[in-house]
Amino acid sequence: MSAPSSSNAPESGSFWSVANVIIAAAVGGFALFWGASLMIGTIRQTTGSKEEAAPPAAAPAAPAAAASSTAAPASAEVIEVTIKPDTANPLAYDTKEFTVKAGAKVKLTFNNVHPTVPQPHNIVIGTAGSKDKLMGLAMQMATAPDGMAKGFIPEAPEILFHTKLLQPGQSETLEFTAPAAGEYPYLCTFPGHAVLMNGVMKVQ
Ligand SMILES: [Cu+2]
Repeated sequence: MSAPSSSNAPESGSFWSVANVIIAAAVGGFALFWGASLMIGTIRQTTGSKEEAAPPAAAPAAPAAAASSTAAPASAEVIEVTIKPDTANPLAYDTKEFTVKAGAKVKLTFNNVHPTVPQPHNIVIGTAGSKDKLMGLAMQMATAPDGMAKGFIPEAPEILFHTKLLQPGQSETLEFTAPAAGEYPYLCTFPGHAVLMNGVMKVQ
Protein backbone atom coordinates (compact mmCIF):
# COMPACT_ATOMS: atom_id res chain seq x y z
CA MET A 1 0.00 0.00 0.00
CA SER A 2 1.73 3.12 -1.13
CA ALA A 3 0.30 6.24 0.37
CA PRO A 4 -0.15 8.88 -2.29
CA SER A 5 1.47 11.59 -0.23
CA SER A 6 4.81 10.87 1.35
CA SER A 7 4.52 13.76 3.79
CA ASN A 8 2.24 11.79 6.07
CA ALA A 9 3.76 10.59 9.30
CA PRO A 10 4.04 6.79 9.47
CA GLU A 11 1.48 6.61 12.28
CA SER A 12 -1.12 8.24 10.07
CA GLY A 13 -0.62 5.49 7.55
CA SER A 14 -2.95 3.13 9.36
CA PHE A 15 -5.56 5.81 9.68
CA TRP A 16 -5.42 6.55 5.99
CA SER A 17 -5.43 2.91 5.04
CA VAL A 18 -8.67 2.56 6.96
CA ALA A 19 -10.01 5.86 5.67
CA ASN A 20 -9.13 4.88 2.13
CA VAL A 21 -11.07 1.67 2.44
CA ILE A 22 -14.08 3.58 3.73
CA ILE A 23 -13.81 6.18 1.01
CA ALA A 24 -13.31 3.50 -1.63
CA ALA A 25 -16.33 1.63 -0.34
CA ALA A 26 -18.41 4.79 -0.34
CA VAL A 27 -17.30 5.79 -3.82
CA GLY A 28 -17.69 2.24 -5.07
CA GLY A 29 -21.14 1.96 -3.57
CA PHE A 30 -22.12 5.23 -5.04
CA ALA A 31 -20.75 4.29 -8.44
CA LEU A 32 -22.68 1.04 -8.25
CA PHE A 33 -25.86 2.86 -7.32
CA TRP A 34 -25.32 5.44 -10.01
CA GLY A 35 -24.55 2.80 -12.60
CA ALA A 36 -27.61 0.83 -11.60
CA SER A 37 -29.88 3.84 -11.79
CA LEU A 38 -28.43 4.73 -15.18
CA MET A 39 -29.02 1.19 -16.40
CA ILE A 40 -32.54 1.15 -15.05
CA GLY A 41 -33.21 4.44 -16.76
CA THR A 42 -31.81 3.09 -20.03
CA ILE A 43 -33.72 -0.16 -19.73
CA ARG A 44 -36.92 1.70 -19.05
CA GLN A 45 -36.46 3.88 -22.06
CA THR A 46 -35.40 0.91 -24.19
CA THR A 47 -38.24 -1.34 -23.17
CA GLY A 48 -40.61 1.55 -23.50
CA SER A 49 -39.66 2.05 -27.11
CA LYS A 50 -39.42 -1.69 -27.85
CA GLU A 51 -42.88 -2.40 -26.58
CA GLU A 52 -44.30 0.22 -28.81
CA ALA A 53 -42.05 -0.77 -31.70
CA ALA A 54 -44.04 -3.84 -32.79
CA PRO A 55 -47.16 -2.11 -34.05
CA PRO A 56 -46.42 0.43 -36.75
CA ALA A 57 -48.48 2.96 -34.89
CA ALA A 58 -46.03 4.09 -32.23
CA ALA A 59 -48.60 5.98 -30.22
CA PRO A 60 -48.22 4.77 -26.63
CA ALA A 61 -51.93 5.10 -26.00
CA ALA A 62 -52.92 2.76 -28.84
CA PRO A 63 -52.00 -0.60 -27.23
CA ALA A 64 -53.71 0.29 -23.97
CA ALA A 65 -56.97 -1.32 -24.95
CA ALA A 66 -55.35 -4.44 -26.36
CA ALA A 67 -52.80 -5.02 -23.61
CA SER A 68 -54.72 -6.66 -20.82
CA SER A 69 -51.84 -7.99 -18.72
CA THR A 70 -49.64 -4.92 -18.61
CA ALA A 71 -50.64 -2.29 -16.11
CA ALA A 72 -50.12 1.43 -16.51
CA PRO A 73 -52.95 2.43 -18.76
CA ALA A 74 -51.64 5.96 -18.67
CA SER A 75 -49.66 6.76 -21.74
CA ALA A 76 -47.03 8.77 -19.91
CA GLU A 77 -43.64 7.23 -19.42
CA VAL A 78 -42.28 7.52 -15.89
CA ILE A 79 -38.70 8.62 -15.51
CA GLU A 80 -37.01 8.44 -12.15
CA VAL A 81 -33.98 10.57 -11.49
CA THR A 82 -32.00 10.73 -8.27
CA ILE A 83 -29.68 13.62 -7.57
CA LYS A 84 -27.27 13.89 -4.65
CA PRO A 85 -24.50 16.23 -3.64
CA ASP A 86 -21.39 15.25 -5.58
CA THR A 87 -19.05 13.00 -3.64
CA ALA A 88 -15.93 14.79 -4.83
CA ASN A 89 -17.39 18.29 -4.69
CA PRO A 90 -20.08 18.51 -2.02
CA LEU A 91 -21.10 21.97 -3.23
CA ALA A 92 -22.16 20.62 -6.59
CA TYR A 93 -24.82 18.17 -7.71
CA ASP A 94 -23.60 14.76 -8.80
CA THR A 95 -25.97 15.03 -11.77
CA LYS A 96 -25.16 18.02 -13.93
CA GLU A 97 -27.75 17.15 -16.55
CA PHE A 98 -30.43 14.65 -17.37
CA THR A 99 -32.79 14.21 -20.27
CA VAL A 100 -36.51 13.46 -20.26
CA LYS A 101 -39.20 13.39 -22.89
CA ALA A 102 -41.77 16.16 -23.05
CA GLY A 103 -44.93 15.04 -21.33
CA ALA A 104 -43.20 12.24 -19.42
CA LYS A 105 -43.94 11.80 -15.75
CA VAL A 106 -40.81 12.67 -13.84
CA LYS A 107 -40.00 11.55 -10.32
CA LEU A 108 -37.02 13.63 -9.34
CA THR A 109 -35.53 12.73 -5.98
CA PHE A 110 -32.99 14.94 -4.32
CA ASN A 111 -31.30 12.85 -1.68
CA ASN A 112 -29.18 15.15 0.45
CA VAL A 113 -26.66 12.60 1.60
CA HIS A 114 -22.94 13.23 1.56
CA PRO A 115 -20.39 10.99 3.28
CA THR A 116 -18.17 13.74 4.66
CA VAL A 117 -19.59 17.23 4.17
CA PRO A 118 -23.19 17.55 5.38
CA GLN A 119 -24.81 20.75 4.11
CA PRO A 120 -28.35 22.03 3.66
CA HIS A 121 -29.35 22.05 0.00
CA ASN A 122 -32.40 22.43 -2.17
CA ILE A 123 -33.15 22.06 -5.83
CA VAL A 124 -35.04 24.69 -7.78
CA ILE A 125 -36.00 24.09 -11.40
CA GLY A 126 -36.61 27.13 -13.54
CA THR A 127 -37.96 27.97 -16.96
CA ALA A 128 -35.66 27.89 -19.96
CA GLY A 129 -33.15 30.71 -19.86
CA SER A 130 -33.85 31.67 -16.26
CA LYS A 131 -30.56 30.50 -14.74
CA ASP A 132 -28.94 33.92 -14.38
CA LYS A 133 -32.06 35.51 -12.94
CA LEU A 134 -32.54 32.69 -10.45
CA MET A 135 -28.90 32.90 -9.40
CA GLY A 136 -29.37 36.62 -8.77
CA LEU A 137 -32.52 36.01 -6.76
CA ALA A 138 -30.69 33.33 -4.76
CA MET A 139 -28.05 35.89 -3.82
CA GLN A 140 -30.77 38.28 -2.66
CA MET A 141 -32.29 35.55 -0.54
CA ALA A 142 -28.95 35.12 1.21
CA THR A 143 -29.33 38.51 2.85
CA ALA A 144 -33.11 38.70 3.00
CA PRO A 145 -34.43 38.77 6.59
CA ASP A 146 -36.81 35.93 5.84
CA GLY A 147 -34.34 34.05 3.65
CA MET A 148 -33.77 31.24 6.09
CA ALA A 149 -37.47 30.96 6.89
CA LYS A 150 -38.20 30.54 3.22
CA GLY A 151 -35.47 27.96 2.77
CA PHE A 152 -33.71 30.51 0.54
CA ILE A 153 -36.26 29.79 -2.17
CA PRO A 154 -37.14 32.99 -3.98
CA GLU A 155 -40.58 33.79 -5.28
CA ALA A 156 -40.47 34.11 -9.03
CA PRO A 157 -42.71 33.08 -11.90
CA GLU A 158 -39.64 31.44 -13.47
CA ILE A 159 -39.60 28.76 -10.76
CA LEU A 160 -41.44 25.69 -11.99
CA PHE A 161 -40.70 23.13 -9.27
CA HIS A 162 -38.62 23.06 -6.12
CA THR A 163 -37.91 21.06 -3.03
CA LYS A 164 -37.84 22.64 0.39
CA LEU A 165 -34.45 23.30 1.95
CA LEU A 166 -33.31 19.81 2.86
CA GLN A 167 -31.15 19.27 5.91
CA PRO A 168 -28.34 16.69 5.69
CA GLY A 169 -29.82 13.22 5.37
CA GLN A 170 -33.20 14.46 4.17
CA SER A 171 -34.69 13.53 0.84
CA GLU A 172 -37.60 14.85 -1.19
CA THR A 173 -39.16 13.63 -4.40
CA LEU A 174 -40.69 16.03 -6.89
CA GLU A 175 -43.30 14.55 -9.19
CA PHE A 176 -44.19 16.53 -12.24
CA THR A 177 -44.94 16.26 -15.92
CA ALA A 178 -42.02 17.26 -18.08
CA PRO A 179 -42.76 20.56 -19.79
CA ALA A 180 -42.29 21.37 -23.46
CA ALA A 181 -38.95 20.71 -25.12
CA GLY A 182 -36.17 22.95 -23.95
CA GLU A 183 -33.34 23.25 -21.45
CA TYR A 184 -34.48 23.93 -17.92
CA PRO A 185 -31.85 25.00 -15.40
CA TYR A 186 -31.86 23.72 -11.86
CA LEU A 187 -29.84 25.07 -8.98
CA CYS A 188 -29.42 25.16 -5.22
CA THR A 189 -30.38 28.54 -3.80
CA PHE A 190 -28.65 28.04 -0.46
CA PRO A 191 -26.29 31.03 -0.11
CA GLY A 192 -23.17 30.62 -2.21
CA HIS A 193 -24.07 27.28 -3.72
CA ALA A 194 -25.70 28.16 -7.04
CA VAL A 195 -22.47 29.02 -8.83
CA LEU A 196 -21.35 25.40 -8.76
CA MET A 197 -24.49 23.64 -7.63
CA ASN A 198 -26.51 23.73 -10.80
CA GLY A 199 -27.46 21.63 -13.76
CA VAL A 200 -29.75 21.31 -16.73
CA MET A 201 -32.87 19.25 -17.29
CA LYS A 202 -33.05 18.67 -21.02
CA VAL A 203 -36.54 18.02 -22.31
CA GLN A 204 -36.79 16.51 -25.78
CU1 LIG B 1 -26.61 23.57 -1.98
